[in-house]
Amino acid sequence: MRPSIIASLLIANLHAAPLEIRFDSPPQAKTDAAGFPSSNWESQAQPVGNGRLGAMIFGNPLKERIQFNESSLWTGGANPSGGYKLEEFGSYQNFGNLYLEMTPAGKTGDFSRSLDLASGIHTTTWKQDGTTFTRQVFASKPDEAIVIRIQADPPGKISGVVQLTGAHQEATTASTSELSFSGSLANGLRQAAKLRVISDQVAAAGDKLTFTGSSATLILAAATDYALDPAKNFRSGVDPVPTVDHQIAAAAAKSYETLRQAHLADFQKLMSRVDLNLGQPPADLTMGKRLEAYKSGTEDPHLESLMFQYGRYLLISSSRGHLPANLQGLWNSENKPAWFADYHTNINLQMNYWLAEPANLAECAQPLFNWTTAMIPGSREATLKAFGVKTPGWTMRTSVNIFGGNGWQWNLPSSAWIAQHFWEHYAFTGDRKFLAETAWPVFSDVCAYWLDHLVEKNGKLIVPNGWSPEHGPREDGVAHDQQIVWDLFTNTLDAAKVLGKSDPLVAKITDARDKLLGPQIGSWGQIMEWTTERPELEKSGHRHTSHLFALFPGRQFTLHGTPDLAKAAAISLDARGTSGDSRRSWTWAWRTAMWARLGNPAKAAEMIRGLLTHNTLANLFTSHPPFQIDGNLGITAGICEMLVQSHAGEISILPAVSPKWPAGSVRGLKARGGFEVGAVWQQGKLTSAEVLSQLGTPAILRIQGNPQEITVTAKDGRAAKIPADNAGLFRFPTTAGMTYQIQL
Ligand code: FUC
Repeated sequence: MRPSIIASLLIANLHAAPLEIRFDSPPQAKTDAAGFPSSNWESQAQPVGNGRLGAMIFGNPLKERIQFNESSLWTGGANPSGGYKLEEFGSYQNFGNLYLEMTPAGKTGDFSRSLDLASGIHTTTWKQDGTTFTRQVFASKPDEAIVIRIQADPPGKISGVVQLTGAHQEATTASTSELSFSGSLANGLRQAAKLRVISDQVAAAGDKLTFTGSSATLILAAATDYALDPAKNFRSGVDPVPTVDHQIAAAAAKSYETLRQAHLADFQKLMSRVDLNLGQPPADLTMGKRLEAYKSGTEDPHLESLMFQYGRYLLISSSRGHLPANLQGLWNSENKPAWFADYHTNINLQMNYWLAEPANLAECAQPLFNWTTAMIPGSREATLKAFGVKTPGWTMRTSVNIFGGNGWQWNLPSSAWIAQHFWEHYAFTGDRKFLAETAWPVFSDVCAYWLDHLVEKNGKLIVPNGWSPEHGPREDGVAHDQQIVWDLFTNTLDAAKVLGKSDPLVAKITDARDKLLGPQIGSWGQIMEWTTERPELEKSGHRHTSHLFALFPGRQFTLHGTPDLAKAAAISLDARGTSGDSRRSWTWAWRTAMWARLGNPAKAAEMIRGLLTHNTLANLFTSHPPFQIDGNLGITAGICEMLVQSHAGEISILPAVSPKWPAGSVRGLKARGGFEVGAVWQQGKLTSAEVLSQLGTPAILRIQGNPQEITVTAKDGRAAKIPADNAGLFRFPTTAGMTYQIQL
């Protein structure tokens, strides 16, 4: 059988594997006095989101609670004095809750609650008195609303009572078919929410609504008057009350089916771009039992593919066109969440966006670029205050809010690290306009900061008084800082080449990069984290692996280009271990990507298992503790690195496929240079691959197993046998828009 036929068979066979997170019992949660779920929000409820509005659905049949958020509901402000004072730095807020009581009460059975990642729809079903009830919830971007639909089979009477409560003591008012509240926070930010209930009969009862009908549709809108614009002082000037009025009126004028179809078309356009098929799920799909079995050692490759797609699902749901994903994406049930649910610049924010480009969600990175650009004036002010009024450029502290406010602890290389994402966006998409207009101003400003800030010591340029994040002392020449500055300079020089820039800045950066103190290998073969060896810290199991930035997400260390540094990086990574502080939401994800870059699939697989075993909650949210979304978003990026890499000037296909995934296929992953890559493997060995060239860039491929020769067949039928070059790479020209089949 020809490999291309195997590919289509495998894909057809595995494509149907459901992407559901399903439970067959109601949420395991305490209840409040009225009987609604009041605990275990982070592990029992399931998320939907449209990138701005989010909801957590408990899936309790008769007494349902749907907690909701809007990503700009923040206290605090510009925080000119820095630091973490709640009143000044502020915190991301809960918006409110929707309580839905189905009447009459009675005995229920045949229960299921399930989040379908393919459609972005949460479904709760149960049986009561011979009738099957179905309640579906989704967050619509086209209609800017959370939509809830209740139906019965056989069709019959549905009735219930609905309550809407704000999280800031707002008074809820009821009209004939609507509940609404509005208010403002101490910083002047205004918020409003409105719910419309559509059923045969709807009536107000105090501050609640009752409804009865053959079906019911509930539409919820929420907004603030925030604007991601420092020139407007971060306020839109638009009252959110008419905003939600308008959103509700517009959505309510459409049929439920129209709303659902619009949601599906919008959501699936992004979600369906990538398939990862690792086999069928076990017969019993129920997540509780699956996760338990997995944690006790059972292999479940489909669960790992579900985790991969969950990261894509969560980024689509929390990062579209508004603010970027914060520490919890946009889902938060508290007004004093852990770490203020802010933007942490020493790993967490960046990790949230590692998947965006390779997992084919480039547009979901736009909020990160918008936020960064809008945070510059506030961050520049903080930079001048800390480093002197003559300081060029800007950087950030470790924690940043949505008003340009910088909070806890200076993190000198933060802006250079974020600048990497601007480069990567270009590297994957080839968007020159973005590179010239959006990325270059960031590169030149941040480079200006570093050219001014670096100091010369023994003929080398070093970062003074830096930090290996949250580990060891502050001192000169810390590996993490040196590597990030190298990355910034390298990306900027590459960008200058693309844009044909020859300004004096380019010459200065070229000289400075040559003089930067480079990576040092220490006495036990490790990458030195500081210029002084501190084995007790380097081997302490600390969660951060900051000294290996150059391996991932950087590209200073590569397996084939700098084998000695790669070997030392493996020694350092191994020395961190996998216990104690190394067990955090995000640690496993980072290490998955690093082991993949080191070409060690067994270790990468061990990291995925570690995350699902030690830091994953029942609903598959990753936990630091508490719930922190970086692990969810990061593991998707880590799995991308196991399947396709493109950081070293070549596209490496299946560089570290997990030994736990004997057969599988992947479609739609992106590679730098504007490629979409697919691959099929059996018994762990690549059987065929497919490369779509979007930009017509020449292809340079490294193929798993290092074959001597491959056959490349273009979609137009032209075929060529291509031998490996001396470095084991396959090179061929491509035409934009053409797909190439690779046969071994
Ligand atoms: C960084 C990490 C912590 C945590 C926090 C939100 O400071 O060191 O582990 O993830 O961010």
